[in-house]
Amino acid sequence: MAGGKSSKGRPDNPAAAEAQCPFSKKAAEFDAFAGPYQADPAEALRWSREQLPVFYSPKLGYWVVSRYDDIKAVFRDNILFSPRNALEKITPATPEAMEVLKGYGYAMNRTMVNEDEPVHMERRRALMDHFLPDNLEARQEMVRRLTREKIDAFIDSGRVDLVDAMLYEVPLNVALHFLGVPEDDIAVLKNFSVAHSVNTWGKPTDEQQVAIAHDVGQFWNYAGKIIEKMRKEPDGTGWMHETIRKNAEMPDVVPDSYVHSMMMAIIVAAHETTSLASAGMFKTLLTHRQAWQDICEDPSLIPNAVEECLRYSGSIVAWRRQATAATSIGGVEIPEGAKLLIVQASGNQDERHFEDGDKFDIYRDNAVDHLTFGYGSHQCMGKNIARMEMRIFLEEMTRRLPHLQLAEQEFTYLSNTSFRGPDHVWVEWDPVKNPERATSSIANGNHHFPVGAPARRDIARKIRVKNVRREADGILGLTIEDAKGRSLPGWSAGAHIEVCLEGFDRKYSLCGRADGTDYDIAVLLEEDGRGGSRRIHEVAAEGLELRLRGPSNLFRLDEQASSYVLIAGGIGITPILAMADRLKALGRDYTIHYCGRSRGSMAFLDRLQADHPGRLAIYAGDEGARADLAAIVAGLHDGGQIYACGPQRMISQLEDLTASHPAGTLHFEHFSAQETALDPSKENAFQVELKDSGLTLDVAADVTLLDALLASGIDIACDCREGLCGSCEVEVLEGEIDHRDVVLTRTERAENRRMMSCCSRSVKGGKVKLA
Ligand code: FMN
Repeated sequence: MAGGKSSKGRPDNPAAAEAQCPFSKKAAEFDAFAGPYQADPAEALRWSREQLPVFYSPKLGYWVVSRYDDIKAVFRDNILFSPRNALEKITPATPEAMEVLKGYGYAMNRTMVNEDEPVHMERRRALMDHFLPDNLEARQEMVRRLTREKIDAFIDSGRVDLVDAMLYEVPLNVALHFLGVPEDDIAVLKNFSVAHSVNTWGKPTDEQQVAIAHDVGQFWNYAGKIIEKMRKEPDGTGWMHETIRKNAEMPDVVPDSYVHSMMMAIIVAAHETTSLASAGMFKTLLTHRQAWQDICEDPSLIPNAVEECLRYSGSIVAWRRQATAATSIGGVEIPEGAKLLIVQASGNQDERHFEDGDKFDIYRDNAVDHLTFGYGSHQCMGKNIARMEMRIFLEEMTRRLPHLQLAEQEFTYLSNTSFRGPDHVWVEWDPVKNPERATSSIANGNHHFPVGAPARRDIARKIRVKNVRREADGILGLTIEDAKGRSLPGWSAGAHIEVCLEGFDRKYSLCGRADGTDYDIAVLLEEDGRGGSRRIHEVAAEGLELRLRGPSNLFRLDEQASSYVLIAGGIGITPILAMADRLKALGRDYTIHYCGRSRGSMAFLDRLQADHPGRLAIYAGDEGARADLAAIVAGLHDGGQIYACGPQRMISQLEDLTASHPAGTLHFEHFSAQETALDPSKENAFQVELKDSGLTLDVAADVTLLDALLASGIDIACDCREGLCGSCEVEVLEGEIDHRDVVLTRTERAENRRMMSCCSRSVKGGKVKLA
């Protein structure tokens, strides 16, 4: 991220030596089946995210991973971190329970989620077609019909448990239909599903183990019978029919054991996860009433609201992996064979990735980065079905019952490590106020959302300019407030927002006080720019309504360094000012070096002088003052860090000067990219081999690597698309790279292990191998 070689991986609090030990007291106390983790897994692991991102839980016998980047890295590397234990019984069966299971011939084996490579990808590819967006699109109608039938049945009642009345059965029916499984035994499936969940991810007592083993055994036999039935319908259209056909065509890739195990696992996976996520979604939205009201007023907010619910209260809170070799995660050594509990619910609220991560915010522009569907080659295949159902539930309910309230109730959850969602969600409303009683057409309204993740460009909150002032020659200061007068989300020093005005989307660093409810930005008029800053200068006035995305932070301050040197050139002062304020509040040792053409062109001089006396050096060019960067770098204390924002030349010089310093000494942010537009007449086409998926792609001369990856169905985050933000980074295994971004440091370029897929390419069309 934007040169942000932060403290990733190192405990944030070196003083807390005890807490840093992977076997600390807090680690010893961690209980995955009770107490704080069951009440709120993200909150229960806050200490871990802050102090010790990976620890050993003796009670569980697993290494717990709590930070976003670490979880993603574990998901990404499915060779080093095998999925083989994903469906293992987390609480080993008692001998009695084993006997019971044996009696049923229970032989749960590899499915898709717990299969290693290369078999996994081969199998996934063979069975992927049904999940492609075009094939899912046709299912929207059925989901809507089933949802409407359920709502019709309770809309006049005034009180209902949404889970029992809709959120359990609709996903189950949709799943069974998708799989092609006969819908005769819906009632028994609920017991089976709960038994399978507790058996795999729960901590049953010894007596419960036996009862559950009976349910699981029966479920196993039931799955076997369904397969037999389905084998007799060779032309069946469901996904399990397809699986059975592939079993006949390519038994090596889709063996018998897979078909039976998958049948059992998929019945749970395909609906339980959606039911739980939907229940969590209604609870969350009705608790955050403003968000509910916003959706009622503007249904186009629904797709991102669903993603934010999946981030904030998703149904898969933790998953498992096993290290196939000794390694380290987050700076903690992990032995070969270590079992990992990677807690997505915790990663989903990690402040390092999600600004103000604790806050539920349906306008969050990176909500879709949540890890609830997993990540990488094992990412949930049914994610777009879940999204589709959750959107339709929300669209139908907000339209037909906008006055819905959560009833007084105690929420209960099934105790287990991984699946989460309230057992019941009781809601109430006054049927007399149902809008369709006055306007019957409301019952049939219909908002169509295309299958797939929401596009970032569609997500923006409405804001209003509260105040405009001149900060310096050519620089306007703007205070921005929420258009409905609510507080805007919190942010951290170094963060920026994206202002959307008349087709110009431009990023501006936040430079006000981080504890305020409004935002302050400062916009320099770029005379020879692309027109965005000019337009802001032309129209900025009190009361102007705009949209904004963010905040996001690609220039994060490592708050644990021993001392700081902050260097700003020109308008680069904006994030530096926020950092200086933060370091002052923390009582840290810091100095600010601020360079500009003339004092008249330098924003915030008065404020800096008043707030940071004795720490500020000003270099105004027209006074003949120049910052001696070499002397500044030479004066850096051991463990000190430099944060710089300014012209390319200044940052290059700092890179030279810090080349022999420890990694992570220099952090920088660029405000503009190099020219990244592709000129096909000067570019080479090249080939990319993807190690994990075994795919080889052709990247044509007029196509970016990012677009080639996206077109082949590889999920990859991206934001700026011009080599500025670092979100589309991919791991390079082989091949020489022509780096065109402004994110990587020189050392990182020379290492040739990462590249920004939006702009960088192979050298002279040579083949590139990516992880
Ligand atoms: N430009 C500013 O004038 N002030 C800022 O605080 C500021 N912060 C930025 C933060 C980031 C992360 C990035 C990538 C750019 C930032 N910029 C800032 C540059 C603007 O986004 C934009 O490029 C500039 O206003 C020129 O736009 P124009 O060429 O359309 O006129």
